[in-house]
Amino acid sequence: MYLTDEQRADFAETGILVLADFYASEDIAAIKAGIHEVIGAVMQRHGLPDTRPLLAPDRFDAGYLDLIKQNRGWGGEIYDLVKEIPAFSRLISHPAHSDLMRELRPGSIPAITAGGAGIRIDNPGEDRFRAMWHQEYPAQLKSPDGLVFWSPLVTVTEDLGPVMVCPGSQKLGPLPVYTADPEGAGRTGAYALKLVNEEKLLAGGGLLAPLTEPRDLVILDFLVLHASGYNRSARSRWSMQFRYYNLANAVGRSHGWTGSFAAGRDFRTIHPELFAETADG
Ligand SMILES: O=C(O)CCC(=O)C(=O)O
Ligand SMILES: [Fe+2]
Repeated sequence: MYLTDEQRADFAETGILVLADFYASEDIAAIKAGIHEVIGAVMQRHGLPDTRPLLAPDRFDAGYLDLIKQNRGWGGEIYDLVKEIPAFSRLISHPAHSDLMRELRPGSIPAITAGGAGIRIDNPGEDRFRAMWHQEYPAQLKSPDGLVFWSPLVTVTEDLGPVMVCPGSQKLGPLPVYTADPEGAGRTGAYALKLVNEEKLLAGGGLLAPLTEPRDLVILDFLVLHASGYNRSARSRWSMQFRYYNLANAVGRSHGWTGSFAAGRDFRTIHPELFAETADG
């Protein structure tokens, strides 16, 4: 068992659980080494001289900010490639995640959401790539009782913009969304879904924004409301996220555990009742 009764009760109440120092240092170090290699490979592809310092835990991403200053598109190449780091796949499928899911969701049959894993790189001031307030379910589908596993690769301080969570909001069940692009940044797919009556939903609830360290694990309920923070620091906020869903869930079974945008499917075809035309439903 990984969790105490108190932790399980706390998760049921709030929809979020923070496990400090959960992962082994070498598992996280291997992912950082992979990122360092990806950045080097992209530099080489674009003919940039590699003058980076030797790999160290707090400077695994050296060169990255200079690279995106030259060409923001090269940052997109890195974003796509870091998902494919073998050490990241090993972490995603570590048996601990199935065990945690069985403890938090007794009777569940854990499965991994294909296309639901990635490493976010939230750059200073780049608000248009922030995740707006959302529940994971419409963005992923599969089953409504899934879990997001989130873990930072850098120390998340206040100015780095910790993920914000509205504790207890998972009890509201799946909530309707509409499409919005507040920054005019060309948001599409899951990135363009905004909650109907967002302000009302968030009013009154004390928000949580846990400050975390590499090796810490944050678990989020697929239905708890959460959003990206605002990175006002001078460095990129690197964080890993992947999702598990439950093959034993009746709603998932009813739609064949269909995936959402990552599976090329618009969630509205499965849950038309969760889509509204306007901000106030
Ligand atoms: O890291 C973030 O800013 C957002 C994370 C998120 O929405 C998720 O992991 O599901
Ligand atoms: Fe999310």
